[in-house]
Amino acid sequence: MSVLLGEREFFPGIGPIRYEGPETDNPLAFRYYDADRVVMGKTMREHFRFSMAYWHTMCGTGMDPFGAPTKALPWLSATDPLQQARDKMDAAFEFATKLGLPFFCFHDFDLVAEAHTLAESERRLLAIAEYAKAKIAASGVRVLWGTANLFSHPRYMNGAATNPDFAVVAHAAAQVKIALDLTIALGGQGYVFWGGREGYLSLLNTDMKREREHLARFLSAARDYARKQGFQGTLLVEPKPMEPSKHQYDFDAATTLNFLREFGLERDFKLNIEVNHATLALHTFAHELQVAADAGALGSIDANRGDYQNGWDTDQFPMHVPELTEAMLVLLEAGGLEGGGINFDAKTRRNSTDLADLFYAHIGGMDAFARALLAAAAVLEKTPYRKARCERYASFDSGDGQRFERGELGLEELYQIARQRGEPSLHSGRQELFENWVYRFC
Ligand code: XLS
Ligand code: NI
Ligand code: NI
Repeated sequence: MSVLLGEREFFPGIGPIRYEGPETDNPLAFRYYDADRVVMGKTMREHFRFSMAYWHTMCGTGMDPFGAPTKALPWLSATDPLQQARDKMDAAFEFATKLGLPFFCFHDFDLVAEAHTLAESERRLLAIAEYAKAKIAASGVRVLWGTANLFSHPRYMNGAATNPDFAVVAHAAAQVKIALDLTIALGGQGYVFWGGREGYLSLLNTDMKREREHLARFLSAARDYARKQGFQGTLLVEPKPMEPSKHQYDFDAATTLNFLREFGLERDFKLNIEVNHATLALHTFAHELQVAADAGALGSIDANRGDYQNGWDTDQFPMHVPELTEAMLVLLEAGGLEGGGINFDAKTRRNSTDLADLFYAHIGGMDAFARALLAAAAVLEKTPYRKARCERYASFDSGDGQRFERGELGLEELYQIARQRGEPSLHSGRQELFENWVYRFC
């Protein structure tokens, strides 16, 4: 392990986190996540491809709109930006290695602070990329996806790709080019577009049609550039309905798929589905996964949870096993994620100020997913869940129902059939029975 650590150890007293089983009382051990355990033909490691979110875990100081930072993160203490970036990266790799996280995700300026000019920012990013390459090679911890932060800087207050000012659109494009170069250089498996400010605060001052067209142009240009550089990874759009915009154009999975199809982008872009974004859009996490899976666009997952008593993006760690079990059912039936993984886009609470809290949070999240996987596998292997759902549609498997599915029946034929058959009988949906099949394992 020592080669993986920088000169300083940032989490002293915490060693590699190991699987100890459900009965352990050790708060720094896994109870359910057993990386090498095979479930339905794949190891847990392969099912999940867990990832750390650099922005929350390495950069989250606990600052919120009402108060100052609460967390003294020792890797942020250097004033020189490159020294700070190297310390932060040492801490990130120490953390991921100790937890056994195979991946991390980042925004460009999570890695190193943005400078006053684009050229100087790029120079900083190139410098930290060299440092990252060595860390990746030494540890085996890899990049799940990279992205560009197109929402924090004041220049993006009216949007990035959808900004009414071309100068800002071009600046955002330059940032994406550099972030794509960086992601490719670090061997990233994917690249994410989350358009937090691609939307509007007021429709009164907004030409929505033009802004959506600009977004499509922007994504096409990014796609063309990435492919020209030989990037074979997945390009992903991450839907979210609002916050920080009042209305975000990538509202939910269905809206985003419609957008991608409208502009001919559906072959290159898949979706990165986030739990708390689904619930903000008044959907369940499982619903969004199902919409994406049915479109062949289930790329990756940002794992977290909302607070269901209030309605904003609280990004808490995922701990609700029933919610995750419903998600894992969708995932298992879809055959898994297409190229992505499960990225903990989640933050410890503002008053969780111990460094160990970062470990507890990730351990809890990984264990919750592992329990959910085991539960979902049990539902599929031990209950009539899947068969019973198929049976609800049995009337379409033969005869007139089958002819309808094949498009062989028009409205007149359907009219005749209904007249002959008379009033349909009632068939129970048996929702409670389905719930019992699923929840008996969670
Ligand atoms: C914010 C988003 C963001 C993306 C990456 O709500 O989840 O963190 O995942 O830009
Ligand atoms: Ni989010
Ligand atoms: Ni996210």
